[in-house]
Amino acid sequence: MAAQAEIVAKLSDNFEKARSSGDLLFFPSSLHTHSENGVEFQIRLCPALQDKPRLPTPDFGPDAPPPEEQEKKRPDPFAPPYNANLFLGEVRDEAEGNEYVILFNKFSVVPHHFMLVTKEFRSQTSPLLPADLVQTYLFLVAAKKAGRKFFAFYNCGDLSGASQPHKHVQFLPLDDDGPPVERLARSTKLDHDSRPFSITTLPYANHVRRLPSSLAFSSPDELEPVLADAFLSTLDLAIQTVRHDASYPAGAPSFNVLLTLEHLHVVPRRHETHVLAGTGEKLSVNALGFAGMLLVKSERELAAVKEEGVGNILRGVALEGGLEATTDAHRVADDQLQ
Ligand code: B4P
Repeated sequence: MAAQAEIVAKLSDNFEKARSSGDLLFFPSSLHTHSENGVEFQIRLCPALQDKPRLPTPDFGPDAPPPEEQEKKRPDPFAPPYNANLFLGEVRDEAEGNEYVILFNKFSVVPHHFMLVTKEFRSQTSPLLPADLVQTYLFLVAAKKAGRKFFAFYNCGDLSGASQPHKHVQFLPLDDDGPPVERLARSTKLDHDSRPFSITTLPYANHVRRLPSSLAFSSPDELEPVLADAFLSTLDLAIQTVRHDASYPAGAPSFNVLLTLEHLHVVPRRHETHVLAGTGEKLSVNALGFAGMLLVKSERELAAVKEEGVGNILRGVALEGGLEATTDAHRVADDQLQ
């Protein structure tokens, strides 16, 4: 059995073991749906997370010391020695030789939440490499073959909601055909499946590529060019979107990535947090927000999010997706692809 399939097969047993050992902390939550403009957003209420210690966002600014130096100053939870109960295994990309460690998320809100972590330290500000994309996709395929559904997400840069500077892609299980934004991507009619598109009903800039339906049956060698092209074309558009914003901070742009078996989404980010009008408090938004899944830590926050509207909040931490700018950017990308 391939390493990915072996890891997926033991998720259930190992999760229970890690949880009962006390090495994995599980925070119970309740799920609330909130409809806006035809989108069924999910808001997860998890009051227990209020007790979780908050890590400062790593400093990725232009004058900041390199991530490697900051890394030396505080312990890296993704560096060896690994906690035996959180460690699920290792995978290696045969084409590139890149090595990865698979770890459970220590602070789990959804059971079986796990991560693909680079074995050597790599910065969370760096874009996904073809090997990262291939290994991520292979986990989604392995889960499907085991009768389970997962999707992957990556928070890249200091405005993306990331709290750990060591490169990691995260995986969350799905009970239904979600996440909510993926449903929108799936229902978008396209003239050319191989061209980037935007989900125009969403009030923020988003760049999406549909993946070929046969991709799940491809070898790693066949996966690589398809995933790399999907990522580079959407990232290129995200960078063009950022360039249209004259006040965007200097330095490498922040963005969130979502990967399902069917689509790759890139959302450029302008702010890490949104100040809720109803509470005056900051709400941190990561890639899951752009999957249509927000996390709140109190009933007060939940009420404030519903009152303000999920779309407004997401628009507040992302960039404007004006039709003109989007269409122009996509035209440029189309030209480049031809
Ligand atoms: P990051 O990319 O750096 O940040 P994040 O997912 O936004 O989580 P954050 O740490 O900011 O926590 P938050 O309060 O927003 O990911 C780092 C990951 O490493 C996190 O998953 C973290 O828990 C994990 N981690 C940290 N130390 C670790 C260690 N020693 N060993 C192993 N793993 C470690 O959110 C709290 C939790 O809720 C996070 O797990 C987050 O992923 C999850 N969450 C957020 N929104 C959610 C939603 N809508 N639905 C379900 N879960 C959600």
